[in-house]
Amino acid sequence: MYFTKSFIPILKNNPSEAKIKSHQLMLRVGMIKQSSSGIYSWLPLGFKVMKKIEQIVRDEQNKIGAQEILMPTIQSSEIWKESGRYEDYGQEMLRIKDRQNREMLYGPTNEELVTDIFRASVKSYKSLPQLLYHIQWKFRDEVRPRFGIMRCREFYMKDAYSFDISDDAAFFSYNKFFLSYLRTFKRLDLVAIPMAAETGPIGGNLSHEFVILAETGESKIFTDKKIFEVNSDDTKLEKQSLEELRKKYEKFYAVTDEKFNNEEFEKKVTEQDRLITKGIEVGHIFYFGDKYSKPMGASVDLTGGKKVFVKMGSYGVGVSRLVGAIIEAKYDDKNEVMKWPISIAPYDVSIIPMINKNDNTALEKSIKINTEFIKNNIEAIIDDSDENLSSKLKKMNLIGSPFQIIIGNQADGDTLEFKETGKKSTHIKLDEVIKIIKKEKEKI
Ligand code: 5CA
Repeated sequence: MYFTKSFIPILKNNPSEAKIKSHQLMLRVGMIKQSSSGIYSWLPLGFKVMKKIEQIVRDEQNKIGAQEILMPTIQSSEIWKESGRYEDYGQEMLRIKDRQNREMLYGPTNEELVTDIFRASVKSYKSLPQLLYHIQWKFRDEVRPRFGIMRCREFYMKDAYSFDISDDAAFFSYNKFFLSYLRTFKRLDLVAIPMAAETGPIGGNLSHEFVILAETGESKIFTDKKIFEVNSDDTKLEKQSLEELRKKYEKFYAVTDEKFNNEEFEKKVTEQDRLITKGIEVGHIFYFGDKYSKPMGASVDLTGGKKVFVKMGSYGVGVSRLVGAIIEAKYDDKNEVMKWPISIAPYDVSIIPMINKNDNTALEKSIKINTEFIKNNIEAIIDDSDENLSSKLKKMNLIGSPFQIIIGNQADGDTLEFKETGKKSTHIKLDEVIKIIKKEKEKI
């Protein structure tokens, strides 16, 4: 991609309305544009990152055997009246009337709709478990939308739902999602801690929030630092191994302020291991048994003719919020340097030629390098603008490709000035550059 042909509307300075660094960078570098309060358009750079995050989330859902569906954004109020949540949900729900004066709504979440889909087709215990998910826009009319896409009204969420025959079987499903979340956030190069959480309007009595540490986070968290040492790498996708993994985490005190109890904290955590900080909730999982299946009549037949209401859980990941959360974790706002994890970077590498009037040598060399990159599945952005080197570097530091190549106008030698974004340059040959980038990409 040539910078001059791209749609990356970069601002010279930080926009004054943005209070946290992810919102600043996203507006600054033209990843999003607000269309009305808490509602955003996603421009190419932001959309590219979000789609890559979505793909990792999807891949990890598929790996635990969840099946993807797509439910609509607009739902009928009928099913919400059946579950009893139509009134309870209050003003956060955007209610709409169609031309027949039917009450509709823009889905804030999908427990009812997925239960309706399930009950229409699944009749026997033999079809269980079922794990279904979709990735779709949601709308919640938040009282105070803020921090850009971190707490907005329209947001992109992966929500999954599990259907099982018993509590025991349902905990197995719950634990599969628990593991898939740890794997997902790891692939995004984030350290996410699972924390016991309140269930709020979703309901139920077992719930974990997945929180990443960030000074600007909205949730206050209290945790034992030893939780960071838990390793999930050899966890197998079987009942016992998953149970053990969850226990390993639950051994350590880790809660948000809703569940915080100082006496318990001081009793369970030694003074040097106590960490009180802030975090961003990037995922939330719930187990709520028959809270929806009972009022909505979602049951399966057992042998002998008995019926049982299915036991359900739901599992959310804030796909659009993750874009902001990753910036909060990775952006050095003092030096204005962003370095995206390569798994989701909009471009793998920025090629920065110094272009003088009447001399196209550096640009031509950039194009040749890019041809080699394309052959090797490496995606580059070439800054073909006629700005000076320092403003090009500033701009590319904000765009955040994990690697940069700088090409001077005496660009005739066979080594290149190559750097990891934010670090010092080295001079190496193109095939070595390709090797380094490919190796980094293989780690994904
Ligand atoms: N039905 C359940 C699980 S599928 C559910 O809706 N859970 S939730 O309310 O916790 O939302 C799931 C995730 O969506 C949250 O962890 C958060 O990352 C994201 N999210 C929730 N509200 C917003 C919002 N207003 N703006 C951006 N992301 C949000």
